Amino acid sequence: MMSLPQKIAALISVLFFSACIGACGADSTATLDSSTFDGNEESRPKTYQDLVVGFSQIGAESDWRTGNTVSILEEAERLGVELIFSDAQQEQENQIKAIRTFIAQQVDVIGVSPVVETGWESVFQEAKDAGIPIIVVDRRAQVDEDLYAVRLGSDFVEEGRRAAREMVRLLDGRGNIMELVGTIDSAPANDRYLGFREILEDYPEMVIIVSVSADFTRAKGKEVMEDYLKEYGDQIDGLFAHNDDMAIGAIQAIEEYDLVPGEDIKIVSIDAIRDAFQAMIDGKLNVTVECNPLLGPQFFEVALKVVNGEQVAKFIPSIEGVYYPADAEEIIQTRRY
Ligand code: GYE
Repeated sequence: MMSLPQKIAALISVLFFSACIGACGADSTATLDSSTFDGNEESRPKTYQDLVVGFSQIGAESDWRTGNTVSILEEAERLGVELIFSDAQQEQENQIKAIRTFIAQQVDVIGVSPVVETGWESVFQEAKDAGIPIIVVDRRAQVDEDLYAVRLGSDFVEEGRRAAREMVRLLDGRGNIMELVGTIDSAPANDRYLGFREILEDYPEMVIIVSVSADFTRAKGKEVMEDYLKEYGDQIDGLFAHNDDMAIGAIQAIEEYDLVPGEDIKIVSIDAIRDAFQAMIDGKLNVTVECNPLLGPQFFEVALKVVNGEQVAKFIPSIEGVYYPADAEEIIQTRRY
């Protein structure tokens, strides 16, 4: 079986190949519906095969992100959309450059998952001035609503609230909590932080004793947890990690410190990746709150609508659940990321 990175590499090469076929003269009029086409090429609604889409992805920081990338690449291939995919390796600067390149290439629509919330006004305005709609996928950008067509993704504040309710239940309303925060200034880190605290306001004996970023990665989750265990080891009752990858890194550190993850330290995290289900089966993770990365189908559907001038809602929320160890064995079979 291909690993996810291998699958991504294979998909990207297929996409570049099909982009060439598209650009090298496939007959795009073959898909026209003659009953609605009035002969004027301009007024003909576009089909998926006509679409040229630029997508600026954040990077590959987590299994969530890899699942999101695969979903977008697979759907582009399935629909025959010409996709120009760019990986920013976690740098906003690279995303801005990619968007400027898409504008120069005169793509029909741009998708972007903004690594951080702020600093997008100018480049979004440039796309608007060029008449190219932007679809914000997953993470929010803090800009005027006129600067993008639609955002699709999760309600991260609600995810933070859900995680907090689970932590209250696990600790019986009282205990010391350590929080592993996602990428600083990213929408999911900001919102999960707020949503978690909103619920804890009613529980004065639930105290967050450490709140520190581990950048949404497994490696940093482990490293940061090691550091704080040295200082607070026996005092930590609960760990809230803004994503499963950081929780999984932290679990390794907790085991190496000779505490039992899931028992000595109750752990709640977000995403619901396959490895989180395995950690629940192994008794090391107590709850995972779902955040759905499989946004490819929704993204291209909305992209086509936007390009054809159809009305779409400004925010299209994902539908998500919360998962527990008791169901993990059954559900892990069905997980796609
Ligand atoms: O939770 C995390 C990823 O933006 C919702 O980014 C996404 C977050 C997700 O790195 O694992």
